[in-house]
Amino acid sequence: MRKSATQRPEGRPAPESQVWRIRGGVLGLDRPRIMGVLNVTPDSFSDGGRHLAPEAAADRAREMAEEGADLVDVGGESTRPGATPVPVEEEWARVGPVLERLGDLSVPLSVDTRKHQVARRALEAGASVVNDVSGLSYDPEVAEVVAEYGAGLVLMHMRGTPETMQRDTDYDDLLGEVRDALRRALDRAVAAGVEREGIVVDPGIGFGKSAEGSRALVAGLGRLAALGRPILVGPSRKSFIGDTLEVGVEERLEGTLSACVVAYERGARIFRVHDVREARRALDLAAAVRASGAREGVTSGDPAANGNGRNGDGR
Ligand code: HH2
Repeated sequence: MRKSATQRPEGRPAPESQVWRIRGGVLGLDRPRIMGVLNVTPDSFSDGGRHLAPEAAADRAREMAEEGADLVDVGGESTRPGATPVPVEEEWARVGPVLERLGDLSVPLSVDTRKHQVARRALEAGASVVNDVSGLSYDPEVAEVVAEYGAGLVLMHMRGTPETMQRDTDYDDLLGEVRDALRRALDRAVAAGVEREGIVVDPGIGFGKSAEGSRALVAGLGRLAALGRPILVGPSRKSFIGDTLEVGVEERLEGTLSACVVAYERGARIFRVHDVREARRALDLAAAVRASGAREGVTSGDPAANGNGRNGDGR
């Protein structure tokens, strides 16, 4: 019997029906969700030093909420290639004063940290999500802290550490390795008591990947659907865009939006970006096109993905 275009293999929810349960609420993923980036660091690769003063950072968070962010991700440690770890006290001295000022923010806050001590203090200060770019490999205790507070958790794939990750970017099977590592992290988080519905997975664009690898990750996102959790991507202003289009970090907006839309079509539902207003528009348009397609019984522009029993997300 021919499957309908929206029918999924058993047990795997369509991205539209997925939810992300975070502390204090649920984000429905029937539309693309935007995580605005707020780096309170002197050295982040694209916005380092821009929001160092806590008041300026808090203003930018409010501005992103107005521009359409669904949550704001505050980070006090750059994880750009070659970056060395920041001590806990220093990281908290950057992040704490910003969170303190955002108790009344209209959208939930996420903290971008690999350290359980920073995660705990941020949750204590009201954050709803912990975004761990090491996928629990830097400090496994992050999982216990997330479980204790009933917070949401982003598990990102990174091979090695920011210091070492670009030394070897060859993989035998990039998507397979990323998927298997994320599955192990997911299992570890659930074993520590984190609710499965509170976890989203992220392939880690640019983290231990070449430009070719980062493009392949976006193209192959459908293979992560097997994990059964929503997919978050962070292509914003990254070097694979610079490599592809031969543009500097200040000129990567179009590439970022293009990567977001392609990732959306391939199953991603949460997008970590610096340029919130622009991403909101690009993704709202993509979602409207998708909805019109669904009303017409079409889920993908790829003719091979329609009418022959295959799903439209690349598997
Ligand atoms: N990328 C960066 C930081 N955190 N978190 C997730 N979940 N996914 C990502 O792709 C991701 C992330 C790196 O970008 P940025 O924060 O702009 O730079 P830096 O690490 O230099 O602060």
